[in-house]
Amino acid sequence: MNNEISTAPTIDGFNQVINALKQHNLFTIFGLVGIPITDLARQAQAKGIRFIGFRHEQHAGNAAAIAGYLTQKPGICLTVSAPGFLNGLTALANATTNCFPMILISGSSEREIVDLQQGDYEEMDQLNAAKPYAKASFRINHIEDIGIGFARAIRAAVSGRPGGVYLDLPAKLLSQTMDAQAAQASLFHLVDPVPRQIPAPDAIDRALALLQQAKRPLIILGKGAAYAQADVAIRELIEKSHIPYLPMSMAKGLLPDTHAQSASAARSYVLAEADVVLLIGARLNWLLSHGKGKTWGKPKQFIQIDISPSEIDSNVAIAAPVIGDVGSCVDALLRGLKPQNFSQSPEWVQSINERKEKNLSKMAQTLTLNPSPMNFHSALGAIKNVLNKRPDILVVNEGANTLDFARSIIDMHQPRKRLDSGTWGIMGIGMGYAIGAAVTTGLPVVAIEGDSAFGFSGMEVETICRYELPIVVIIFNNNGVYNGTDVNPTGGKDVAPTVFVKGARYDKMMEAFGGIGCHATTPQELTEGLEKAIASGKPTLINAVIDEAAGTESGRLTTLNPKTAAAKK
Ligand code: ADP
Ligand code: TPW
Repeated sequence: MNNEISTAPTIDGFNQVINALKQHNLFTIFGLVGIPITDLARQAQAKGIRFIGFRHEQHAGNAAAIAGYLTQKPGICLTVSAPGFLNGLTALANATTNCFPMILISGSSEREIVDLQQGDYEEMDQLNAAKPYAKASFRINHIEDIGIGFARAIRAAVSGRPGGVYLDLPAKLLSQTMDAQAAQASLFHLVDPVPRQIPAPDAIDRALALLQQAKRPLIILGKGAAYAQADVAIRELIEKSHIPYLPMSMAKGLLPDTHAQSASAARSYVLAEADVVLLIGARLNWLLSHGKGKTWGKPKQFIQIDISPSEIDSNVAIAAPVIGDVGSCVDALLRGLKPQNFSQSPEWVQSINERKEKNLSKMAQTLTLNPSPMNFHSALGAIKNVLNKRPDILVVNEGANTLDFARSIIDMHQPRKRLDSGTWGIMGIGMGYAIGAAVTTGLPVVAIEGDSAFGFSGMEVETICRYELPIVVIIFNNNGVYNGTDVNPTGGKDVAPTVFVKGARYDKMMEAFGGIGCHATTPQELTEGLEKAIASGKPTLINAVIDEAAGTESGRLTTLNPKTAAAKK
């Protein structure tokens, strides 16, 4: 038996976790404290990690997810066991669905008690609960394994198709101790955590051959392209090939929306008429009508650039798959590009431009109308004019009509400035994304929110005020979900399922925590309120009063709503 007592200083699990985060340059935690992680948050702050405390874990998770999207490093969310973990799990699942890298770290209770279901405080088999919704899930049982555990979690989150990773830290782990030197040695630098994935040369040749023979080619940019930060190469590919392009919602601004080759204002026409479509980091999911049906009109062939091989043929047959990271794939295409061999017909570009001009001038006219009360267009017209002068500002956007109209009306001029409901069309990302974006970039954020959408994360205005973040929340207040005009057909006291309190003053919520409230009933008041808020950098909430009859049910998703879909038939 070895009776030697080590005189070396020891380190506990709390501090080894903190050292692991710092080792990988992860200096921000978004979270909410309680047993067993309160002291982890406290000590992390003491050791130089920024801890941003939320009022609900889902929003901390959303902040971490968007931080991951913006930085290509996993955003970190820290939660307590069972209920806190489950609140964060929605955000983890949303991150995985959207291909954003994040790590949800959760404290958990005693394994022995959980496994025998003996009723521990906040008992739950969290590791298995997380598995279906995460890209990967890990548990660290021994302090010696914290280095390896973090290495695995980080690699899983950022390599290949990014996603959400769950990391389970049992309470017992945090109180374990080990020799400090050995602990330091067990942490290591990750070599090449996001390896380039170079496309095969024959895949590039196949793609170029197809692109060259296209008469009516189209490029679609998705948020995978925006995430990849290959902005210069993507712009070069589009400009050298002269092919019209469509940005998906969060890819807006990858090239400025005012770019001559943007086909956004002729979207239905190009989707229906194109003969060859090059998808760059965009899935053929519901947001692209699954690549088939009336939207897609004429038969067409697809080239798809994606990092995930199993994405190919998910909805329709892909003629030319190109597997690799967007940067490497676009570089390879550029090397082989011979624009002189292209067959794009001049009529294609001309007819797109004609439609664009017609639609843009129609939209410009609509935006100058000044109805009272405001409608979505007049309010968004005012916001558009202010934001055009500040292309650096990040825009968060959710709602139904508020989302659909803002997407098409507000131009984006720089990459990764538009953050929205994404792949799920989820409500509730608003304040989490706004806080995550403001904390990560230090830049102002304007969140354009439906009144229902805002409600999902509204309490986080306190968080915004507490950290004095330069966030302006604009609420499109039309008294309900979609609109505020539904009536209860029974004549009973309860209002209809879509209706809220009429004339609510959301601006008072911000004032309650020391921020600035603003009540806007005209485009001019909205303009002045927004300009003042941006100039001050102070947390501001603008309650924009919108005609309660202005919104349509489900916004533009009428074909997915069984009620309106049936009426259309
Ligand atoms: P959108 O909603 O904008 O259409 P999606 O989220 O549907 O975009 O698609 C993003 C796609 O981008 C995913 O299939 C994902 O695998 C892919 N992707 C993410 N990062 C990269 C990358 N660095 N290189 C290549 N593909 C990527
Ligand atoms: C987590 C369903 C889609 S859009 C929406 C809901 C509730 C709100 C629309 O009203 P809002 O916007 O925000 O006032 P507007 O512009 O039309 O007036 N729960 C979740 N996600 C979704 N998508 C829903 C419910 C939904």
